[in-house]
Amino acid sequence: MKGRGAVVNPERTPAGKPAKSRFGRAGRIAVLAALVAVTATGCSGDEVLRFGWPVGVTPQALEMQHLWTYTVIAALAVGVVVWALIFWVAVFHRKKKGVPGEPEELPRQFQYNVPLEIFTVVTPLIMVCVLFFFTATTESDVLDKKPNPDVTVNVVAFQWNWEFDYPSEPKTANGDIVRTIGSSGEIPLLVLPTNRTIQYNLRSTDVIHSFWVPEFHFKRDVFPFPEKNNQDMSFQNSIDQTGSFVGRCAELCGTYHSVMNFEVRALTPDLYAQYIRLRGQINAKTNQLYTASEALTTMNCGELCTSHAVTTQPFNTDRTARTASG
Ligand SMILES: [Cu+2]
Repeated sequence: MKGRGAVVNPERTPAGKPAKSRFGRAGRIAVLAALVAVTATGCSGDEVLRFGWPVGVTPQALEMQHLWTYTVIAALAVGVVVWALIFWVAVFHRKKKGVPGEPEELPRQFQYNVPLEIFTVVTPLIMVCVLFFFTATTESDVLDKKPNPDVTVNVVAFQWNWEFDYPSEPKTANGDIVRTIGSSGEIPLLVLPTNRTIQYNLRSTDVIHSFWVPEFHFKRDVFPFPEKNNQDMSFQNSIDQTGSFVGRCAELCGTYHSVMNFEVRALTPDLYAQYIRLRGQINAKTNQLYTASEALTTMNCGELCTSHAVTTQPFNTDRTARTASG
């Protein structure tokens, strides 16, 4: 039979105190856990430096990403200093045991230390000024408008869909402007060229909507009578890459607000020119102007020329077909 005294804990000294090796092992485990956390997440250097900022497709989005990255780095630098100070105070300036019978002595007080107080007021002020400067310059770049954009689109929002007009492009065979109107059965495609300055003029025919393309990292309310409401109804950007990007209404505008979607289809300038040319012509099969989906089908350029939206889909507007949400 084993006696109690026969069990020996190798990690404990005879006095019962944890041995130094325990801290060494804890340290190794902490370093290992940190290494696993960094390597197992599969984050690339670019991803880490984005600090959660989503990937955009415009130079304006990239500029906002840079502002975000540098702001987080600056905040982390300040955080490291603050954490170090907290750690230093907590470890090296703990309350000391007083001598029994004598009144407790307060630690050294700093409330009338003028240089320290100036430092604690001026430093945050400088930080706020620097943040304000970079935020204001980024904002002014993002909202900057060139006098002669390459393409202009009039975006008309209505309950509950979108209309996209191309006033800067040649007129159609019918003498009208190229126009795409969404319906409950078809998500409207806003076809645009890459690497061109595009101006968006926003206008609503009823309530306030909001034009939002998440990948643009840009959202602007769409007002009825923007002039009377003293609203800046236009903005510009350019798109860096081809692709399909979902667009949404981001202002609660009524019953079918949630399905008031569209899709930006960014094509190369050559394909875009071909698209606009087709949209101006009469389709021999229908004896009508080419619709957006007919033009894209005719162009047949692969995935980019898919005739319908690929990022979102139409919604059944029949109220009786709907079920209560759970
Ligand atoms: Cu809306």
